[in-house]
Amino acid sequence: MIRLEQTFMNFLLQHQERHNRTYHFLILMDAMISAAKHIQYYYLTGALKGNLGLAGDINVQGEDVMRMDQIAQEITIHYLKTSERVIHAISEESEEIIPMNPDGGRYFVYFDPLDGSSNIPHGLPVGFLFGIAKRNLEGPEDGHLRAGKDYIAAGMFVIPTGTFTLGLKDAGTWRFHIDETMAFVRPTRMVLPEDSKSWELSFNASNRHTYAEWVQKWIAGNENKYAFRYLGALAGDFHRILANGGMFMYPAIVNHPNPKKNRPEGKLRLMYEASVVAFMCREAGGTAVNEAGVPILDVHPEKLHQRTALYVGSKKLVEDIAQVLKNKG
Ligand code: AHM
Ligand code: MG
Repeated sequence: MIRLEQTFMNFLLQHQERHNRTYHFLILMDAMISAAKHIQYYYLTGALKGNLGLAGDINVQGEDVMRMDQIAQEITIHYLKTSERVIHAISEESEEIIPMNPDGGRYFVYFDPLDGSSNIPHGLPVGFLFGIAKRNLEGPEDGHLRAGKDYIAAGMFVIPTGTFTLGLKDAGTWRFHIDETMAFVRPTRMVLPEDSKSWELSFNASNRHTYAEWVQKWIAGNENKYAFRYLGALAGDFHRILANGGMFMYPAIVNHPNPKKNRPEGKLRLMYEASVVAFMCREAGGTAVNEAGVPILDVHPEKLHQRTALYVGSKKLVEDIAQVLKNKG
């Protein structure tokens, strides 16, 4: 017997119908899926076609742009524009807002088309992360810099692994797998496990002595309780945490021996990295905070490419470290 599965599109159509929603979100999600499939294809063949190297440019964050960053950006912009549902988008790869459809559009999209750059030359997992907020339909538009709690959905594709995880506002976080026909199938609801047996800690250990003292102390007191895993691409690391529980963290760097290398604001970007995983985590029963112990989803961005420290995962663990962060000790 062949096992045939429910597709993502079927799942979403039913979801929209059940909640009496419009078709606009379906059109937008169809565009995201098309973009992800194309990025997946270019990434899979990237080594053979010479697409896994540098592009020769520097991006808005002052970092080297990889050829794949450009390809993924071009693909995503194309599909978002042709969906005609996006007012404008904010991408890690563009310094400015990307205007799309200011009159007819309904959504703001915040995305990082290929996150986890250090994995690109090796063809190892990277992420395509996105958050979606809706235009204010009742009154005058209140701006495009939305806090994560105002997103209606947030998701990530792990590329080229072929998994897609989507958090839907008040409707859970769901995981899909790519099949032989490149369809995302088999909706599986993700709920962070209560049992700490499978929990993992995920952070860049080489930064450990640059964290605030109280964070270092917390790690020392907790590290032997959990397995340690770190891939270096947020989508992949968070993918594990969603299934196994525990915590991913990218704390502020405040004690670097070379003070120029401190990152008191953190490294990850609020709108298209931290808020995206925080949203999925909330819908899976977890939580996320910043360096002040404040919920990530409550933070209103003040600028497009704002950075933040991030602690995300199982409620008990994140709430525990949030106390330490609030009390600075
Ligand atoms: P990028 O946007 O330059 O790829 O950086 C974001 C990535 C995340 O995916 C990952 O969690 C983190 O940076 C890894 O950073 P580090 O190499 O400092 O551990
Ligand atoms: Mg990124």
